[in-house]
Amino acid sequence: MRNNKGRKKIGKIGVKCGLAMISCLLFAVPLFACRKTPAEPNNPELLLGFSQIGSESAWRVGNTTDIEEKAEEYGISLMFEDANQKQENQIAAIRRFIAYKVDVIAFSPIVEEGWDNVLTEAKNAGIPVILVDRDVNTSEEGLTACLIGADFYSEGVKAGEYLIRKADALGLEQVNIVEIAGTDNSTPMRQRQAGFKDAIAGDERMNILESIDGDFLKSRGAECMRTFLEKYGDEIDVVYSHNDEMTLGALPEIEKAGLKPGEDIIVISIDGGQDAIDVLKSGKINCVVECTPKLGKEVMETAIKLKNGEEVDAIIHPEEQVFSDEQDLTNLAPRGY
Ligand code: GYE
Repeated sequence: MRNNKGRKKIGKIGVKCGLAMISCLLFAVPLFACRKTPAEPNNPELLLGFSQIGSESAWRVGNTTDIEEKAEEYGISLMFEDANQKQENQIAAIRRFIAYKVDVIAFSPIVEEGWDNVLTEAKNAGIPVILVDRDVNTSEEGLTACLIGADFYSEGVKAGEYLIRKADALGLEQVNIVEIAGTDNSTPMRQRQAGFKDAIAGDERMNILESIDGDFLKSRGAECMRTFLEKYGDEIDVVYSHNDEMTLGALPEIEKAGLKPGEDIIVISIDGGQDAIDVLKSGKINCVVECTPKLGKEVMETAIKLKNGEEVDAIIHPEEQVFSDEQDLTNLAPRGY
């Protein structure tokens, strides 16, 4: 009985609200029709929830800008959430996307592990998930539709191959390397490390002294470099850093120790943002392996296909190059990130 009464009441309130809303709408629509509220989806056709890692690097900021611009270009409504470098924030964001019933979810997983539950929830809700930039390691197959991101292993190989060429050119007999690694357990960290190691494995001159987690941050890059310099001093021949931010943090530390980056120590970086390219041109960085943050176009096109129930490629890697002191870079176009 109580339930029935309750329901009736709600019913009445519902009707009243309905009438009030209709009259409100009649007057309000002409006023609001031409305004866009940023939090509201602007295209009912496709709503994309995107969870970004944070803003730890120029790469990440460039990636966010590109995703936002391309969503606008393709007329896709974007629900954007910044996780501030925390996995739990990404999980909460994905749950909000599910509750909001977005059409497609895209996200850049900060680390590879720990996604089973939330991805199963997305699958059960029938919402396809695009991995952007980084990969996940799940116990079950098929929780995500595809991965759009760089081939980090091949970036590591390119860095190693450059080093071999450089060591040949300088006639080095022993090459002591320190590695400033990206966020522990993240895909770029794992694969940039593996690709580099494999590329130099057959060369007996190469010796990795130590690798430290620099979390892709400039401040951590500086800290790692200080630690390396205190421990190994001028034994260090090479710094291999997994991103530009950490490299830019490490350079002043090398100089403070009275050494010349680019001459006394070979510096190899990854990403290829404008700041690092400018430093490469000045001679303090020797090589920058490109990793493009411009993944927005592929993300939007894939989201549209998924919404329409079409097949998508399981992996999409962008094309990437290497910039180094072996080339004339004077006419290199602005990088845009
Ligand atoms: O290299 C780094 C960023 O996942 C490829 O994350 C990305 C990396 C990029 O913060 O700068």
